[in-house]
Amino acid sequence: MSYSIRCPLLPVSRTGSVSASLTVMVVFSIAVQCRVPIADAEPWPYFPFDEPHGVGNHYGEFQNYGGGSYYHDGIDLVTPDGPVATYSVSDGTITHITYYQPLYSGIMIGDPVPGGEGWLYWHINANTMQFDVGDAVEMNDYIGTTADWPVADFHHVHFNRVEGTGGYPWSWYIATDNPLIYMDPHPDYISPVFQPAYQGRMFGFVSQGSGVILDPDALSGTVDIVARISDVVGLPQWPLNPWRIDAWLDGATQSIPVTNVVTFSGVIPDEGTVDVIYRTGYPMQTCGDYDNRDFYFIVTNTDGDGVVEYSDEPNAWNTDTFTPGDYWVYVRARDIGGNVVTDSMRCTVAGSVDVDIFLQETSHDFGSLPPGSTAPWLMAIWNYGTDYLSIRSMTVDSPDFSVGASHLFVEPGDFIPVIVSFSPPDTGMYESVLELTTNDTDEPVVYVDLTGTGAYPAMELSGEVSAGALVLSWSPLENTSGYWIYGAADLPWFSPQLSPDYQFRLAVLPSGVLSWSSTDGIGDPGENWDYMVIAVDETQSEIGRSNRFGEYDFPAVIP
Ligand SMILES: [Ca+2]
Ligand SMILES: [Ca+2]
Ligand SMILES: [Ca+2]
Ligand SMILES: [Ca+2]
Repeated sequence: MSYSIRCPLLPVSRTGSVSASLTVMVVFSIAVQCRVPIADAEPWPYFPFDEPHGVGNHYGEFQNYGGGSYYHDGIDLVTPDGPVATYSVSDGTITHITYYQPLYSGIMIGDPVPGGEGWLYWHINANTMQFDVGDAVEMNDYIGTTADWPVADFHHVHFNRVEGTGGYPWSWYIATDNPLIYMDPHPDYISPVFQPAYQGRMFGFVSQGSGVILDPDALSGTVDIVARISDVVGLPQWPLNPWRIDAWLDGATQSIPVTNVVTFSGVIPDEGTVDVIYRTGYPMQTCGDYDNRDFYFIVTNTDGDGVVEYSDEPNAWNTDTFTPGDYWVYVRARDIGGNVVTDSMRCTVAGSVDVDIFLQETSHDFGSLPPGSTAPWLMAIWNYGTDYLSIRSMTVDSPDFSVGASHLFVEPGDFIPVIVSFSPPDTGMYESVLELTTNDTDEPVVYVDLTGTGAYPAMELSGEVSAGALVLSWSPLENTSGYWIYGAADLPWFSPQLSPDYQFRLAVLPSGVLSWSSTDGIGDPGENWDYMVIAVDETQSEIGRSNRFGEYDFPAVIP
């Protein structure tokens, strides 16, 4: 028998055919570090030059302060404590200066030719500028101090990677790349964040062209999918756009491969394309100003090259070419520091499906196992229908039980085994309920009762007189690294650990007093006490125990 294994969060090799009955259903969570390599490493323009500074607006970020929507074409390096001295990140020549006091003066430094490459420092207080056009500048030269920004403590340099336009001196520029990629170092300790986009569900679904909101449980026609994502770089008070977004879609028999929706690198797109990638209509309306930052990305508006173009807008998920049933949408967001986050949501293409879930057991007792250990149970989920059964969710309401998959598809007439596990933290009885939600219309929710007991296994203890002593023996347990003798008038009291053997010798002297033998460092045992042998593992945790025994259980007094 073969069946499909689907690993929901893994973007590659998601489908494989396996035949072993012990195959494990696994949910992969992505914790990947793939830091963007630093291109032509540049120091930071603030002191200290070799430490990162916070970003208040990112490259390609949606902005609208009331005069229309546009992309932010550089990075704003914000210093909330006030204006700061700014230094050149490169050797070069002053290729352009704008004087527009007090806030909008700026300096460009680069290769002094038409179309030369360089860097732009915007919002430098002109009264502090140190150079004139044509002056040579060296890396780390002080060039001026940032303007005193009157809003939101947003004192900053707007910093750009540029190509000069208009001949030389440059009269203007084009933004050629994301400057943060060049800054050395550029660590980032906070991952991008997904928020539910619409009515508590992770993504929003709208009709291509009309923008009408669609029911994700009954999709038809051409559909645009909207994800709400933000990120921060050093300054938690300023949400930004993530650097890169990818998306894909996975169904029982059809899928859309991993697609690069947008990468905010390279030449900044034409301003008119801002509402191709950012949704600007209500609801799920993007905003980006000092007071409100909320970014809704239309992840279907792409041809897969990561570059936003007007021609990307008509792209959508054409559900008319997909079989009715469940699909999972995945969206992955990255920042330049290498943090990667993926989120997902189930949706359904409208149409009737014939599925029928069958479980051989609707309750399972894991039996007895030692605290801290884990017992698996392979639960077979059958589909007696003629279409793919979708198990939309599998959850247990107790941390002592777990299920090895979050959702899956079951072929018609086939089954998939899912590992359900029990791990008692302590001795005692445990119970929980496994809840499955499905696309089986007459069994949309199925429950499986789970029970189990935490208990240490009993060891068989026997004694015989041999060579002048009582020799106690017991059955060794797997993974035992040693044994302890517990003994006290009222347990527990423990002795030092014995060697990893399963025998020890106990003499009962004619006086009636017990005496240990063949062990070191063990004190005199007490009379009329109870004793017990405890098996321990390498962490000295108990994994089994014998029945209690006392002095008067011994068959003989050794002369
Ligand atoms: Ca980040
Ligand atoms: Ca494109
Ligand atoms: Ca579209
Ligand atoms: Ca059914």
